[in-house]
Order: sequence, then C-alpha cells, then structure tokens
Amino acid sequence: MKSKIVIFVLLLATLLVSACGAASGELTIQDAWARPANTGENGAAYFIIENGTASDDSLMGVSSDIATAAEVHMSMADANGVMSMQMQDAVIIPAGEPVEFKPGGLHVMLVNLTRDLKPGETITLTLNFKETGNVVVEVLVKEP
Ligand SMILES: [Cu+2]
Repeated sequence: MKSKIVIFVLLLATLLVSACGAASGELTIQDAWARPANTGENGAAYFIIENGTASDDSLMGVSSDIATAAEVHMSMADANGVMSMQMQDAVIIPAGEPVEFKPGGLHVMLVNLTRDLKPGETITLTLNFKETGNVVVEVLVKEP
C-alpha cells in the first residue's frame, strides 16, 4: 500500500515538471525588416525580440552572408542633436520584456553589402544569443 502512494507521488511530480517545461516559452524574433539599399552601401535591419523564457538572455552578435560585417548599433543624439551610432558588445534581452530594434535606436548594421536589397526580397540573418544560441531570422526588405 505504501509503495503505491510513493509511485503516485512520483507520477504527480513528473507531471508537474513536464507541465512547467511546456509553460515556459521561447525566444522569438518578430516583424523583421530591412531598408532597401545597393551593393557597397550599408544596410540596416530591425526587429522585435521577445524573450518568453524564464531567464534573461543577451544578443552577443549577428552574422550575415550578404555583407562584409553585421554589427549591432545604437543610434543616439548628442546635446546638439547630432546623431551618432555606437557599436554594442551585447544587448540584454530581459525575460518577458520585448526589446525593439527600430530606426533611431537599436539596429543591425550590414556593413558593405555584397548584393542589392530590393523591396519584396528576403534576406537571412543569424542572431547569436548567450543562452538560446543561434536563431536564424528571415528579414523582409521594404521601404520604412
Ligand atoms: Cu549603425
């Protein structure tokens, strides 16, 4: 009789653990788009990162096969209103809080494009996260 109860408790514990596993979400990239640009120019890509997991993550870098380099930048205005861009080593993506990459703020700069980016085309970026690892994103080229 006692052993039956133990087995039941173990079963219940297993069910609870798997239920928790299913409830915790994942890290997703929404609304990815890039500005149209020509070969040799710099392009810019934007998206929203939603971290549905239970722990903070960090975007460590981006790679792309259509540019010499892909860098994470933050645009900012100084006291005189002059815009500049600062390269980011890592961008923290808090659990449950979306981080928006948008014109005038965070963006992925595609340095020295090796092909044209025409409206309607799709390019691929690989985002590297500290915890989640690599996430491949389809990015639509469109006018802002
Ligand atoms: Cu930039």
